[in-house]
Amino acid sequence: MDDVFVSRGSVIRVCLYAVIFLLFLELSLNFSVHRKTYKMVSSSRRILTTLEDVSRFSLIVNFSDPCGWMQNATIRDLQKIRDRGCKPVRVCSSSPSELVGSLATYKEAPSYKEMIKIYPLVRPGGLYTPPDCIARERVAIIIPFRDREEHLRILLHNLHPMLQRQQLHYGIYVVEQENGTQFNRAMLMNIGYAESIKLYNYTCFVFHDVDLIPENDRIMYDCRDSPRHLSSAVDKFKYKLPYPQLFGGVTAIKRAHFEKVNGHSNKFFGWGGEDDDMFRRLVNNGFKISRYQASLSRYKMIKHLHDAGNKANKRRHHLIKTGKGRYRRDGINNLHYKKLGIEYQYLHTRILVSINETKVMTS
Ligand code: UD2
Ligand code: MN
Repeated sequence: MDDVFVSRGSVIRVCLYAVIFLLFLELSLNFSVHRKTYKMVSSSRRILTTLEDVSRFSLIVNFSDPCGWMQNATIRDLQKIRDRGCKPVRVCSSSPSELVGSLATYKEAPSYKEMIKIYPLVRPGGLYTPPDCIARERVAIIIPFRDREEHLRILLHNLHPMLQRQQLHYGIYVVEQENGTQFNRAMLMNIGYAESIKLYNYTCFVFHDVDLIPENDRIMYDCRDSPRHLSSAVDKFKYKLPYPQLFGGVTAIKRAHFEKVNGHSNKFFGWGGEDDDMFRRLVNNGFKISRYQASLSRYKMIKHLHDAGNKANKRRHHLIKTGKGRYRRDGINNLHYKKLGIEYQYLHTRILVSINETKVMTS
């Protein structure tokens, strides 16, 4: 009887040890899973200089996508796509049924670590291909950037779900200017164009201020027959267009059109004028600028002060006035910068660049 009692006691003790052991195992496994995620996130923030480096950090940036795109696909094209083993056999709609219209915008954003879980279909580098249909074109979203990390997180949190509903094949490129120099928004956008087409054959560019949050997902981030000014109703301007020639904020331009006008001017250092110059460039090259109706073009601008490295450009009026004579030699065909690094993060690709003002102004 005694013997039985002792053995029952030891069975209970063994069970207890087993439970403690299992608990410990569970905890440590959990920890290592989290640690691994964290490690991957932090390594993805490292500056990577070449595409090959990416594989070292287990961030596979896969730009090739035989199923991803087909412009004006015919029935025969679709058949060919199916023969290649691709599932989707229909072209994405230009106004998908998933769109909801007016949006409750996010004014805050979770950490990147959390956002990666929220947007699992976004591939490293901030790339996305619609899974159920063939996108009509390849869109590079270009964001000129410096020292607005929180704005960027909020923008990505708002853009990714919207662009996915729009069924676009897209990539998000953040072009960051190094500190200590006057900011040059237009040149950063030219660099975004030049660097993104080295990575993938984009056909459409959406140039996007980091602090503008769309309020309606029916404002399609694609390119149509004429260059588009998307952000024509901004809360900061009481949702009214301040003047008809405004071309700042968010714009969408076909690659061929952007190349026809030689991109933006590189000469606008500091705040202001670069957008007006681009408007004139397009109009003087025979383009009509189009806009969506005001109810779709609504944006919230995240509140901000003016940045120390982006002082009002005193030369802007002179540069605009004399711009016409420079279109052919000041733009994407005359782009001098130093690429300091490229990082493939989970929700965007970041390109860090250095711009030498004296060299740009004299070239
Ligand atoms: C207006 C225009 C903007 C541009 C600017 C004049 C609208 C809605 N916006 O913006 O497109 O023409 O006037 O240059 O018409 N940035 C940084 N870090 C900086 C400075 C600027 O990331 O230190 C980037 C960022 O993407 C920002 C954009 O440049 O959204 C424009 O700068 P801003 O927001 O300071 O200027 P804002 O609001 O007057
Ligand atoms: Mn702003």
